Amino acid sequence: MDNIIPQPPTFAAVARGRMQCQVLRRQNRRVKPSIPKPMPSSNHGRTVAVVGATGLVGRTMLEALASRKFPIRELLPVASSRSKGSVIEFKGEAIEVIGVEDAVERRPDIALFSAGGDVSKQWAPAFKAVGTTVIDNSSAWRMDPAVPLVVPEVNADAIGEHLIIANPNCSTIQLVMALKPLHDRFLIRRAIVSTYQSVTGTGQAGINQLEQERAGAEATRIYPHPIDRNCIPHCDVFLENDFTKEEMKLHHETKKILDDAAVQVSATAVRVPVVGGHSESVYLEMERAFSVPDVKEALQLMPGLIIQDDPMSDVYPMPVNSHGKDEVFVGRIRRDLSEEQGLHLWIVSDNLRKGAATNAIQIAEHLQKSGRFRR
Ligand code: 2RA
Repeated sequence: MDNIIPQPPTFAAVARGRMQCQVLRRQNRRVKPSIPKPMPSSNHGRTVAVVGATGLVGRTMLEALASRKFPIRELLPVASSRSKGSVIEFKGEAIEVIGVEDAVERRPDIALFSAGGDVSKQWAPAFKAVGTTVIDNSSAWRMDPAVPLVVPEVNADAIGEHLIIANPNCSTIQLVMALKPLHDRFLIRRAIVSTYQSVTGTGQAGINQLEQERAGAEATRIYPHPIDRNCIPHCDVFLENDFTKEEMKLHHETKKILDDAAVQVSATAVRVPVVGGHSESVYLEMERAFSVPDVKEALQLMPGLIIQDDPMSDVYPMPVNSHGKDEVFVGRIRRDLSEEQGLHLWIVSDNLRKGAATNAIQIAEHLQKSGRFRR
């Protein structure tokens, strides 16, 4: 069990360290581009487009493609016209960023999207039309009944022959990773979730606001209030039912993935001054009787889930320990004091890795293993 208490990294170190695949802007080029340079070839390698390659999630996708050794024959980094022509570094190669029309013409095997819902709505069908499998990290397709919403450890079977596959929201992915084995064994009837969401969930602009406030500089605000030394119970916009869009994503997506009829989900989503790693306090009520050791056994058997639960030794999941990791961490596992069927959990994961990039690449890995590209 991990009992090391690491020193929290500085904001700048986290932002720097996260990005091995740096974007080297045209005006500050340090690597000579070779346009577009084929990656070292592999017989089974795929042509992979990353749409939104210069954003925080896009850069993490490049990092995860490299660290997970996804077999790539050719990488096509794609970005808006503002970033077109800039250069990214991937596995030591300099590759020029291209526009989305050019990427469609290249008919890649896979297009990983993280460029916002509007771009996904407009361009995913164009890739689909040329036979590309789209794995979309935006919310554009998630609740479309014709599009599978996939966490591979939970519901890889839903992928089938679909050419557009949706990646769930970051806070949903880590939640369903812990809920799935418990639902299978004890039937969850109700989940009440409180999130503690990192500023990286709102991209580089969120990191910038926190860094500027902490440095005492005038901050460019993307949140309606200061985020440093604060918690803001407001992620994304408020809806007519007084929940936020982020809270309703947790509600709808969890039900779609796990069990629409049986599982009820309510959430409060809170932005906290943490750089990297979302945390969730989760209260569950189950239909079937359970013991805490049985719960731990079910969680232990779930691939990609790691139990860190030795509170007497100060061991529990924390966002500082989740940076750059592909797993979901769960701890503080205990029965409720007032409800025999009630259980509490604390769930943490790197929202840019398993919460976005890693999950998308695991879907690509599943496609690769299932032989889709040999057909
Ligand atoms: C957030 N859910 O953390 C977003 C990121 N997908 O705000």
